[in-house]
Amino acid sequence: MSDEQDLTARVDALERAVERAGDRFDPAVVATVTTGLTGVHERLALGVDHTVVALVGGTGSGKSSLFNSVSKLQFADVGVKRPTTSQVTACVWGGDAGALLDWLGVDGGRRIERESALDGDTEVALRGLVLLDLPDHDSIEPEHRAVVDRLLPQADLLVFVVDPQKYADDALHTGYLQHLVGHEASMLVVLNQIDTVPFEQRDGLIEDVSRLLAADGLVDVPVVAVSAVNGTGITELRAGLATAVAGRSLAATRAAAGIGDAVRALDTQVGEREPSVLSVSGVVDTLADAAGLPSVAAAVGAASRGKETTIPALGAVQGHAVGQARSAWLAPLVGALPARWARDLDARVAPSEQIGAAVQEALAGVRIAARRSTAAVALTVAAAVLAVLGIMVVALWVGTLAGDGDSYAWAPAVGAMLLVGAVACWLGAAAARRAAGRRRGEQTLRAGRSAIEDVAQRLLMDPAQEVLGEHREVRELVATART
Ligand SMILES: Nc1nc2c(ncn2[C@@H]2O[C@H](COP(=O)(O)OP(=O)(O)OP(=O)(O)O)[C@@H](O)[C@H]2O)c(=O)[nH]1
Ligand SMILES: [Mg+2]
Repeated sequence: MSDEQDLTARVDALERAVERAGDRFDPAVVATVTTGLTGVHERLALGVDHTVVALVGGTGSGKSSLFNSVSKLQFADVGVKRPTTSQVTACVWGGDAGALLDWLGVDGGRRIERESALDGDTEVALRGLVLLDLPDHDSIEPEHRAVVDRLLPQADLLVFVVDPQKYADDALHTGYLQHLVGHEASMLVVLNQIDTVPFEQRDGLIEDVSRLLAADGLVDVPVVAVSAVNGTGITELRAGLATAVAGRSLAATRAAAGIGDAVRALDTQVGEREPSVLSVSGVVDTLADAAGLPSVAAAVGAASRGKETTIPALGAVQGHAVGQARSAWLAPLVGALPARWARDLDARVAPSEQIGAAVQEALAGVRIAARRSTAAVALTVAAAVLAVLGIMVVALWVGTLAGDGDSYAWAPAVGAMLLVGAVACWLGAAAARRAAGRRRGEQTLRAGRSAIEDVAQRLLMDPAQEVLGEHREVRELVATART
């Protein structure tokens, strides 16, 4: 991915985050970030994969001659009339830099392209270079200086062209060089017209230029001695330009810095991560208690056991109980989110009154009725029948005791068996009634709780999950732009 594609993707992610977050981002932060991103967008639209190099210097130092020498073209005007260059001239190595040159204010007629295809490999190292020949900075024409001042901040590399006569020129040092302390990495000084200096004086001259730069506060600025006329040092100069081309362009660095600012600003608007959502079972417990579900279930159980009892109706859920359950459930979520997200969460989760009404409506649909055990009824009937039969057999046997008695000798055993059977059935019936009571009570509790749980899920959990999902999406978009 080129720098430009990478930066564009990051800006897009931030713009989507701002759009998705809406009023959950502070409008003041959004305003600042939006302005910043618009600026980055503009830069990106111009293309950041170009390296802008400006030739700066006094009139007659040889900027236009160097422009021609480096580009191997005779495009810039070189003249005897001073100052010669009044309009910026540009040479672009490969690629379309139209938008960039428009933005830099380079006239349509003052642009030329190096067709690297025709040059084989010789121009490849300069691919992406935009070389600008500027008017003189110390001009008697005030608008020349204005052009220079406008363009200097846009250049990735400033090439200061000095000549052996005027390299100590005060306007150059106090007007420009001394203001560039700290920007040594993006500047180069070219001592042009070196062909006019005798060999033995050249090293001393270069040292003198370096000494003046150091006096300006500029250390380690490369000084290249060249001649635009005979080509001395042009290879070294082109190598210096190739190094600048290989580095990241100023526009890309600035765009990345702008994106960094936006990320830092938006980081304050999202949480580090989403809090984990608690289950709603605590809310269900509170609401069930508030509606009186446990006592209703107990009454249903008792009635199902056969106890004479009236089953109370489920009560209306008190507003404050719902309010308490709601805020207790929301508290850990609200506490873990930035204020605006927390407010949105609170607004999107149903209000207490709505939850209360929904719980009441849901509970009205729960079947609340006692049901006796049919097994218990059958066992009770069987116990009665066996008891009657047992008593009859025993009575028959007692009535015949006065006689010979022998013909009913089986009666005591059978009567006892029938009575034992009756007792067993009666005990079984009691156990069946207890089991039925327990079962019905539990069923009622379960049905009621499930009705409340549906409401809590729909009115609390679902909207909360939705807000947290949106928070995650926005947070991840901001994180995408960070890397
Ligand atoms: N001997 C010699 N003369 C040079 C060299 N470079 C430029 N000149 C001459 O210096 C004069 C000025 O050159 P330009 O290239 O027009 O200088 P410039 O810096 O563009 O000047 P402005 O456009 O007025 O700012 C011309 O006559 C060039 O031929 C060089 O390396 N050696
Ligand atoms: Mg010129």
